[in-house]
Amino acid sequence: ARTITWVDAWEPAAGAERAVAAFRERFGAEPDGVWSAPGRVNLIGEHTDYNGGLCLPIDLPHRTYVALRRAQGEGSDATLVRLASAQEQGAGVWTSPLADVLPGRVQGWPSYAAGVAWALAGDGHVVGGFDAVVDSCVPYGAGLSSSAALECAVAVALDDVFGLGLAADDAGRARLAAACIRAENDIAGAPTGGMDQSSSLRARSGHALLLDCLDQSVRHVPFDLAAAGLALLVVDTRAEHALVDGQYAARRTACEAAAAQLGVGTLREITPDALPDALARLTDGDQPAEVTRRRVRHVVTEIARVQEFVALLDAGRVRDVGPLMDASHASLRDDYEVSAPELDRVVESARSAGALGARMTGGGFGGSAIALVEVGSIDAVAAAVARAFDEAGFTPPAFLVAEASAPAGRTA
Ligand code: GAF
Repeated sequence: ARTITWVDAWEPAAGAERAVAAFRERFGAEPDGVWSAPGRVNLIGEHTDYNGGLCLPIDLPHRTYVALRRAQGEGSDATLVRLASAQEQGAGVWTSPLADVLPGRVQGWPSYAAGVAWALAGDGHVVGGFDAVVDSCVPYGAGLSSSAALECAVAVALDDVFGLGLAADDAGRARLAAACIRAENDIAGAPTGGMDQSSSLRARSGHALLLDCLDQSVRHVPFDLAAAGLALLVVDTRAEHALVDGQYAARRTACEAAAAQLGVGTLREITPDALPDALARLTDGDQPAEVTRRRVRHVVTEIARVQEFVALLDAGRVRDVGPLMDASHASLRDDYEVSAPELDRVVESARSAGALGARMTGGGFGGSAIALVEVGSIDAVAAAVARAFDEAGFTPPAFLVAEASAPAGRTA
């Protein structure tokens, strides 16, 4: 039989211990504490966030851990940012004065971490230098928000050690999320929409986060799959996924251009009833703008699917959400064109093996897919997906089980 790779989440105490051990090794000292933040999977509402739409993520039990202390020393040393990753054995400590953390000046993963300090300072918070070591069990580049997990873990750490007090309530967490989004957009250079950071900071264990990206308001919707005898299987296709390449930005630009042509602030303003008329008005010279029409149709129908999904959850009908997941995937594949052969393969094989519904999750172009399955058939569905990948000659996928877990906070 084929071996199935499961990516287990670390127990928080174990994650904290790893981060502390790595901190001692790199800095020869004790950190002030350990903070952590989760990756996420989005249940539905994809590529809606930057359109002022709705999305519905849950936090994963998989987290990024940051052991951190305020910079020691005086004068210019007090403003030094020093970063290391436990995953880069033998690599040096990345070091920069905080004042040099600026758009276009930081490359690679340190941009996500240092960028948060830059964004908080830009908000007028007094943030100084710091030493930090990160370690993570969130699969990297898998569309599960490893970058948001890193930003949000650093955000709650800085909030704590510099006494900002923002993590104490949801309004403050929304401001931390906004800082993390600016770090990602302006320092890391990924033009993402904000769902991931909001989820990592503002979701709740046992709940899905209904996020309204028009005004950043949230509702915590009870989400207890186990009580319904169900589970959420996450499949990391290990197909390449990068948000800093041009495809994600191109989708966002197309939506913004369509909104401008339709004379609305965001596509959120186009209701499903008004969709046929709006589509008819999207033209390219005297030709119908076919591609743009499909992009807009995805966004408008996807926002409506989030509302239907939440209505089913509110009515205690989680078993009935499968067709909405399937329709979301079809729309992302055919209208928005952000799926990938590996994602389509997960969705088809999981459904054939009895999943109630399945769809890609996150930005797409690779990354991960989710399948809603009976608890008793997790292994059988995973085996069927692994077999389908093998038959297609794809790299073997990795599997996770998602339970709606806790947001960012102090761990030790
Ligand atoms: C990525 C982005 F980071 C999010 O902002 C969101 O747009 C998502 O893709 C698609 O729904 O995760």
